Amino acid sequence: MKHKLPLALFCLFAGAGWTSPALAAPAALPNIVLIIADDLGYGDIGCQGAVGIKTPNLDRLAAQGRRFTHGYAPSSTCTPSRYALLTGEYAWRQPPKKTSILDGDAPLCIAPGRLTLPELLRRAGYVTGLVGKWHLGLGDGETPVDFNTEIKPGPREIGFDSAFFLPATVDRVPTVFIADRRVAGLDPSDPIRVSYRERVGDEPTGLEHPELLKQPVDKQHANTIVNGISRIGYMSGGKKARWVDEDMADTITTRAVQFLEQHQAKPFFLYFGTHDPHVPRVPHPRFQGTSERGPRGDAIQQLDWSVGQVLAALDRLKLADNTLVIFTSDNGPVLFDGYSDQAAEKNGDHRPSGGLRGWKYLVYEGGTRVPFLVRWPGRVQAGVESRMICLVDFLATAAALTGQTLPAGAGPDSLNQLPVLLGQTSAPVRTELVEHGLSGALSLRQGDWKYIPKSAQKRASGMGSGANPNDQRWADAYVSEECLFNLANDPAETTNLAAKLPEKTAALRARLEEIRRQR
Ligand code: NG6
Ligand code: CA
Repeated sequence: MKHKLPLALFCLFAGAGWTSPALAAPAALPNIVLIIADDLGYGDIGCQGAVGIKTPNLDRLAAQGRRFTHGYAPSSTCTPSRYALLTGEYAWRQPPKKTSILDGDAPLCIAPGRLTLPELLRRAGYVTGLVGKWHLGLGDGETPVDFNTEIKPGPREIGFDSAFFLPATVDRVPTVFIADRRVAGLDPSDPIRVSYRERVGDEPTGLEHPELLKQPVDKQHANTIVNGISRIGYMSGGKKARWVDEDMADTITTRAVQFLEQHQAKPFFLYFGTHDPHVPRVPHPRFQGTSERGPRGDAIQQLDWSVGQVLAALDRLKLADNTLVIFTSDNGPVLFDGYSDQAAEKNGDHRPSGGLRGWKYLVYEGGTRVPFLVRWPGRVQAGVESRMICLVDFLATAAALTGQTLPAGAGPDSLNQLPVLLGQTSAPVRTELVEHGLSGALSLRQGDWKYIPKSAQKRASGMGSGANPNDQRWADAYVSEECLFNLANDPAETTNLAAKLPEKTAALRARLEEIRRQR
């Protein structure tokens, strides 16, 4: 189905600098499918060096599209990354409590009335849908969220026409899907109660009954047991509505495909947030043992299957040519994250961060540089792209794509990457990027330079009391001295040049402070 092209976009396609004859024809307003994985690292996909994990669908997508080798999540954890993606504002500009990793009963962190990516696309005539991971809070914060009634504000109030989602993370209660504003499949005679402060109900916990668990856990993940897996937080009730972890990929993938099938008449925007490969990693039995890396590798192969299903649906519906597909991740990888699932033990030679330094939670490159694949046949030239792009850029890019001007104050940190995507410029659009980690840590990338302030990261606050000093996550978590790296010849951030280049260091220190104060 072709959609009407706004005049501004037509001019852009027809305008000067648009030299490739194959691309010269006026394009239609494309459908947009954004697939965002959870905790997938730069090196976790085949075409970026994965070892013992096969991702044929992602590799094909990469070959057909443009593979960004410097694509970034704005933060190295989920909530702030997704906040920035949807609003075009770095999450750390908001009060830390509001946009840090949210619990399942936390209030919506996007202020009502703020322009979001789905709302912007709606204004351009798109039908917008969310399927999968949300993790941006629910309710107004004035009264506690009641999972037994209409749950709002949530995704439906910030621009999604339909939503089928898990409220927070797979390791947090409530372990139920929400369809629009109601818990899916809830039996009213078995109401849900949720608490992150005190025990509710009388169901066993992981702490008291480790023998009931599919995987051993640390203390933070040892509250209510659901489906043989204990979670962060307590819940009771809602028995019929609870998800079965092994079936989740099938459930959300089916919903994603249904959304595509149902919305061919208008341009559509599908935001598909997979729960894979976040902990607990409990893939469907047909994926168990299929990789050489234990459950984490199996979960990545399951994720690859989900992507393959979505791509196959686009082909089947003859939508592939007119659909912009973006695949990325919300933050870098992590091996042990509370559940003993053999991820570290079976990691072998695989490098989840692809040789970059650090992991999820950190402000080194491994925390934020993620897989970033973009396919739009005939519009985005296939190949490898080394210019910087960040999830925070989607808002301004979508505005340009749909011929809209962002209102004053909207998307303050978002840059229009359309010229880079369409090959209309050889210059980078983004030359600077603030990377954000746990506990408000910030670092600055400027060109090839990377600056990290002293003590940018305090040791693992709240991140697993079992923090073993040999655990690579925490060995790297504390930045004891101010760092300056040159990523051009030291991509793994190994040689600190701060003492050798004090002026450069001071300039970047001042610049980070300046950006921090800007609005
Ligand atoms: C942390 C959890 C971790 C994970 C993370 C969120 C502990 C010790 N760890 O607080 O398991 O759930 O939050 O991950 O509680 S994210 O990808 O959604 O940001
Ligand atoms: Ca994540």
